[in-house]
Amino acid sequence: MRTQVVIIGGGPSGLLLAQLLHRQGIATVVLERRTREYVLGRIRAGVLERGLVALMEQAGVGDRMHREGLEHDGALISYGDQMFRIDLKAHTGNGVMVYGQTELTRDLYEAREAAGGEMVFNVADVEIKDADSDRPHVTYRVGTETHRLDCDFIAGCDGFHGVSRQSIPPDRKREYEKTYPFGWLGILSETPPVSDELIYATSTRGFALCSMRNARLSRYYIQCPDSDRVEDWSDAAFWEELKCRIPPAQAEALITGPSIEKSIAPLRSFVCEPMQWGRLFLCGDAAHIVPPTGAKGLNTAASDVQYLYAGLRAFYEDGKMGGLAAYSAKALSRIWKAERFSWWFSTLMHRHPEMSEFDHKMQIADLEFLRSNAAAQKAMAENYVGLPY
Ligand code: FAS
Ligand code: PHB
Repeated sequence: MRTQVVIIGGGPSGLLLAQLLHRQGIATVVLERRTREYVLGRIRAGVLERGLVALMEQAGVGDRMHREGLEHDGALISYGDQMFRIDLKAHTGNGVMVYGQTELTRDLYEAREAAGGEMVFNVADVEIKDADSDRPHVTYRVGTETHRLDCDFIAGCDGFHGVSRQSIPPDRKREYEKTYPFGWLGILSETPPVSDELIYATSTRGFALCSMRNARLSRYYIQCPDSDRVEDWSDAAFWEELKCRIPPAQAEALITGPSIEKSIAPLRSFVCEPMQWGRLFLCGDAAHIVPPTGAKGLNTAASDVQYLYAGLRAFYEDGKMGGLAAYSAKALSRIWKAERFSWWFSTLMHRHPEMSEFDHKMQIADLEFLRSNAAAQKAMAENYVGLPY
């Protein structure tokens, strides 16, 4: 069987790329290791930059996002009993859209199905062959049957644990990594959010985040040791710890309830360079990971998709490889800025045992400076709403 672009991975990166290419008449096949239900069961990102909102509109799947998403013009930062607001709109002219990755992925699945786009679920043993030639192909197994897909290009959208990055020879890539000695324990609860805007909180007990999905669905996180397991945390223990980390007024107002999802996400910074090998292009978590503090994971996947889509479209329109040749450098330039912002915001807001008293003093001084300085707040706001593509 042959197609123009094989997309490995049916998460947001793969689905958004497939949808954009489809609207240009470019044929794709999406290969997904799991089931549709499993992919939609993962609770992940919650904040969309303006660039991703525009891409969803361009892909023709922005209607429900605009109906059900929440436009936020600011975000709150608290430390101890202090809390201040970053006025994103005043500083940048833009806000962010609060709309869960789960819903965004659902919208993309529904568009793919409506378009009759080819998606193969439960694939196994995906192998990338001859990526460094002009006749690449992919083999994969479904059940007991092995299939071959010949193509022009391969988009590796298969996340951090996928096969694509591993298919680049070790001597053709360089990987950069920083791990953090803590994770995020997250809860989804059918309770009204404690605040109209997100609260990024830090205290001597560690980081917490008060987020949401809509007026009836809240998403909360607390920093936890990287050795913790989700079964170590009862709902009651989670709520009590969260209350200790947010300002008293919000702790008092917090409406708790049973968790409908509870999970721990590890924190890591990671980048693979380059993001291309021959006709294989890495996109999203397959190429880079950020700690979720700055809400950049899904949003850097989106800018990768935009750059790769533009390069592929130029190739199929006029046969030029220039856009594809420039893809990796262009994507990495924006990714490293997002890595820096995510590392900076994570270092500012998390506490851990290896930190010295001096480190804590630096955190407080940084927070005081951010609270009191318009230029510092503008810099934060520019990064948070999303740097230009
Ligand atoms: P994804 O990992 O979402 O999708 C990759 C897909 O490829 C998966 O469906 C997988 O099943 C499939 N796949 C893997 N190997 C394959 C193979 N060999 N063959 C076929 N298919 C294969 N970002 C934020 O901004 N905020 C957050 O709060 C946040 N929380 C997160 C929590 C967790 C636990 C994780 C892992 C990530 C979180 N992220 C968050 C980042 C997340 O949102 C990613 O940036 C986003 O999912 C990236 O999308 P994709 O690149 O499509 O990768
Ligand atoms: C979320 O709502 O899941 C969320 C929001 C902002 C972040 C991280 C996660 O920075």
